[in-house]
Amino acid sequence: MTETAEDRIILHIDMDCFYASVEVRENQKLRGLPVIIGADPKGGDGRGVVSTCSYEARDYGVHSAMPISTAYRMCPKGIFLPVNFSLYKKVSESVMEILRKYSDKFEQVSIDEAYLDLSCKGSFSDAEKTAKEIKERIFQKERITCSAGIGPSKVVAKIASDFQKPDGVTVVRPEEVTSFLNPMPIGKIPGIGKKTSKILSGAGISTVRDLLDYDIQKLISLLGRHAADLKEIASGNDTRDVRKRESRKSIGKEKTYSSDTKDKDLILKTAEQICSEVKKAVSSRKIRFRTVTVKIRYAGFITNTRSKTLVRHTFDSSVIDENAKELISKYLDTTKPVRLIGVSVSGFDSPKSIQTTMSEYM
Ligand code: TTP
Ligand code: MG
Repeated sequence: MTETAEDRIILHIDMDCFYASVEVRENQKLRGLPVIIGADPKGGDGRGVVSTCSYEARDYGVHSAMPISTAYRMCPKGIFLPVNFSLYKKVSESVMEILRKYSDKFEQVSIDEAYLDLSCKGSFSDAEKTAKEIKERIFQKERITCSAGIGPSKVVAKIASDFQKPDGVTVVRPEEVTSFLNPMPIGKIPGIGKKTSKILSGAGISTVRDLLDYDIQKLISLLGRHAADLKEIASGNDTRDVRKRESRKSIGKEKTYSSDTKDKDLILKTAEQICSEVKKAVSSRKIRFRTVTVKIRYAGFITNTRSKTLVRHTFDSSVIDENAKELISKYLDTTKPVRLIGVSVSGFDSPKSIQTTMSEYM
């Protein structure tokens, strides 16, 4: 019998409050306390953002990407620590080393998560045993916990790993996918961020079931052409394979004008739109970058690229906007009609990510 997408058994592993867990492991006195990790925390007085925090701090409403000052207001008793990225990277590499041994089909997605194709185990119960063994080995070696999700596709495995955090194992067999996903709030579906959630809740859609029951034509008018893909993902139908990622290079996006333009305001506006998409891609991969590059192609395919390398690596995607606009304003030759604008970031220092350039005509 040939293997079909339904026959697959996919495991997703995601470390629990990763940076905070490593810090607590390093200093046991922090166990049970609200620990908040972020750049330049200055005891809560810093200007950075929260990278992550312990579950105790989450009870106060603190979360990733929140300004440190807000976190301090919510949780003044929090222990604010700076980011020790090289330590977390070392722990991440050691965890990935363990995972990699369990299947040829291994894909690291970010510093603390990876997929493994465990179809070779033959059954969901054997895959569950493997997941428990992996968790045990990670804990023995690194003294931190993770959560595991097992499902017939990547999206189901990913949602499952988040389902019983921390230290959980959730198995969703093919026949359980519908009952598992249907009651989920739509925000649990990868790809549905705050903006989409807001649009959907405005239309009375709050759970996966609401989304699947909603008329597809109406959904397209709400969300555009991605609506059909979103419905597929929300049903757990995800044929993406677990694959090795190439070593990281850049993440970028370009737009080609339907007719060439010299309008600087329009060009800066396009850059702003492109930046917001690059920002999304960078945030979802949880990677730090150091270089922002803009590409300006004039009529006749003459292409100029200009880059700015920051003093240090950053997660802060707002610097993409600032630097891209600055580079364009500085180097744009307004005497020549522009055909294409592109923005990318590179110089990553977190684990592997793919080179992605999404081109779109407008
Ligand atoms: P996540 O897996 O999203 O979060 P987490 O591991 O801290 O917590 P959870 O138990 O919910 O999985 O991200 C992994 C690490 O990536 C996180 O510990 C810190 C870093 N990170 C940032 O620096 N900034 C961010 O905005 C996010 C989301 C993560
Ligand atoms: Mg995590």
